[in-house]
Amino acid sequence: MTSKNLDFGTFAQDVMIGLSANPKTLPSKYFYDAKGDKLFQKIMALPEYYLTRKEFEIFENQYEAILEPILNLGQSFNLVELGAGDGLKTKILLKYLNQQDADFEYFPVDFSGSVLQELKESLATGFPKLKVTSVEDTYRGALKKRAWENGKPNLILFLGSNLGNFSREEAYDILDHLRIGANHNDFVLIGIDLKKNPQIILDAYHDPAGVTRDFNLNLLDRINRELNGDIDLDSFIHWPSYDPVSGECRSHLVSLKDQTINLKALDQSFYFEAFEPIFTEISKKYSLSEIEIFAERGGFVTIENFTDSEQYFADVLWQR
Ligand code: AVI
Repeated sequence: MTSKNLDFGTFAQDVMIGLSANPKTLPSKYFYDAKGDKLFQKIMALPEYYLTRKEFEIFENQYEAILEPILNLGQSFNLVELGAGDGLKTKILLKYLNQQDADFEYFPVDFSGSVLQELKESLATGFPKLKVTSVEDTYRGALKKRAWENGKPNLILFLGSNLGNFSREEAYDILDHLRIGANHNDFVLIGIDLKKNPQIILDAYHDPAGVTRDFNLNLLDRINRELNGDIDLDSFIHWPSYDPVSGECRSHLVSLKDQTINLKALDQSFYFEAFEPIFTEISKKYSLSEIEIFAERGGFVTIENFTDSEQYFADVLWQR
């Protein structure tokens, strides 16, 4: 079986399971095909989507302090990045590490092969001497296999509020994988979106330009393209909501009418009642005190919490 067939199998299987469930659901990791990657790039540039800008601000202003603990070890190390994306923020760190003549290897991990390919190409231009080994895998898969294991200390980056795309229980599971995947004394830097005025959060997932709507609807478009579906995208509406108690921003696609969709590649049909939702994504926000509990339960010691000037976002540096 080729890897393409394998991917097809996984996507098809997850769509089958998700659309057969009650309530219906589709995993958010499938947002990120070539079209979804481009839409996410557009989201990151939206005025309402403050997350990327705020984390960028933290990196631009505090890169020396962020890297001080790993550089103080005075030895060769691995820089591992879970969910590397376009690596824009990481390039700030890479630039400083180069200036410091640091001896390290960069291991970007991403579920999207196309994203890794683009990142590798841009690094070859901007950082021609950098040792890069890309890892195409899920976070948990990569943390289990540890392609970077070479006896050197690790600084593991998990930026961009990617942890927020998991429920609290799943996040604990990822942290367990992180603890097991990290060696004693390794560092972990996690980017987390903080609880704040609920309107600011909701606006970030409901932009008037409709880019986030298109990003969400791309799940259905992808089903049409890859599973030969006949879904009318105009018959679904993008519906995000934010609960300030749980800190969960949840995105749904709501069917605007009674309808049956057919997925020819699976030889399956799925019925939707009018206004029946498909749950597509969780983007969870935390307070700094909740993050501290996370660190303790996860078996990490907090070295420092780096935040932006408005305390919208935090990059927390932990040590195992
Ligand atoms: C990748 N992830 C952290 C983004 C988020 O904010 O949850 C994905 C996203 N979904 C809608 N807008 C952005």
